[in-house]
Amino acid sequence: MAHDTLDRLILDHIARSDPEVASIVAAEAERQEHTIELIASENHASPAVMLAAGTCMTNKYAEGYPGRRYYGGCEHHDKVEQLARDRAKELFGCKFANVQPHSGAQANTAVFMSIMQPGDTFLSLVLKDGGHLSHGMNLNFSGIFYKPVHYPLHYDKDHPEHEQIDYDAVRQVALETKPKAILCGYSAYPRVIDFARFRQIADEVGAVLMADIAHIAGLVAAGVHPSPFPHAHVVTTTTHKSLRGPRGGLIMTNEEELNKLINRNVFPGVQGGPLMHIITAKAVAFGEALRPEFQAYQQQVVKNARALAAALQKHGYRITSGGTDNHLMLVDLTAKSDDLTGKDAEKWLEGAGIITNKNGIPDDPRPPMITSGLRLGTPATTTRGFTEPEMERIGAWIDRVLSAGLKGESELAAESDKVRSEIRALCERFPLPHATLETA
Ligand code: DSN
Repeated sequence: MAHDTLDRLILDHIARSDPEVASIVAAEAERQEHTIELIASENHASPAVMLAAGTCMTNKYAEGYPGRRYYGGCEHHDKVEQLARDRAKELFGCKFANVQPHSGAQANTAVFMSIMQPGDTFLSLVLKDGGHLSHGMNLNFSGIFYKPVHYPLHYDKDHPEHEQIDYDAVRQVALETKPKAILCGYSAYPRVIDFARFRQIADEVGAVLMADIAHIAGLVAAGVHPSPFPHAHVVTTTTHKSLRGPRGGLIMTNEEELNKLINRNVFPGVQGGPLMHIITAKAVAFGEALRPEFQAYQQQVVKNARALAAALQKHGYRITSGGTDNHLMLVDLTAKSDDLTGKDAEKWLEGAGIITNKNGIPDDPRPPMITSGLRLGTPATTTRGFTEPEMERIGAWIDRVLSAGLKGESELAAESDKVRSEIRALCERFPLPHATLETA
């Protein structure tokens, strides 16, 4: 077994029992290894996180909470859940943590049930401006059972904060609508969030302040973005984005009574048995995030985002709001060509080995399945060790592919072939963590 990689070992083992599934996973491993991952909400979890999620901890029902379970045999599950909670509290500097939500949307559901009654009004940023579907989209629980009112961004090219949160407008809408809750924290917002300002507004109208930091959790944990504590009454996040843990959710608060309600609304409110293997992997991820290397990683994530934004600006693309303070940026493709859509750009780039997602830009005239923009983020590429020079190269590759695509199909095919092989060579110099770990 010596010198085999961990990836190979696991896949060989799965193949002995199920070659069909093993070959699908092997193809995905190959795709991740040889493409550049720029989806802002994705990352490459460490081998320890991935392996923890694959342990025998999956075999147990542990409905309830540590010390108060509905099943026997939970001794070790109690310990790991308590450890995950304690590490989350230390990481984010808060008093209470619930590590059971299966996802960010389920964390948000449990919090909505804890801070509002059905039919209550809340404020949030609309999905098309960078919000999240669980912040009031009409087809989501949040828009079906509650009454969302959305606050606007600044839309004024001459304003220094064009396309950024308009805090005066947030206050105005809050005064007019007297919401039960105000949500901040977004899926496609490249600037720093002023949590203290949001709290002032929430206090003025007697609303609960809820911060959904799913995208920036890793930055917050590392002190690279200001913390929502002590300002927010309640904070939700996913654990798999910039935080680089397993796929899941997390809820935190400093308020004892609110914490009791949240615990009840996670279980039995919206969930049954917790995913104990994932909670085990969350404990590992939070432990990793408490180490000094994690801070250096997050600092590089932000530097890389700035470098990529600058490279794209140099090639004639517009970055909405004029730049980025965090791990992501929104690229306005129409600055390059009115004919360029997010849908085409995503498809063309994927063909060349650059994985992105189309995204609406503020005030986008195109529908969500077409869009005028791309959302790009740097957590995953930074995990594989890319720094500013690689970001310059990625900016140039993006421009080569999109410029060729605008010329025509044969130009696109030829350029994509060249770019794909250059990317493959670069990726081989920066292997992913799980693909390099050797078994002893
Ligand atoms: N779908 C996630 C994202 O890509 O931002 C948010 O949940």
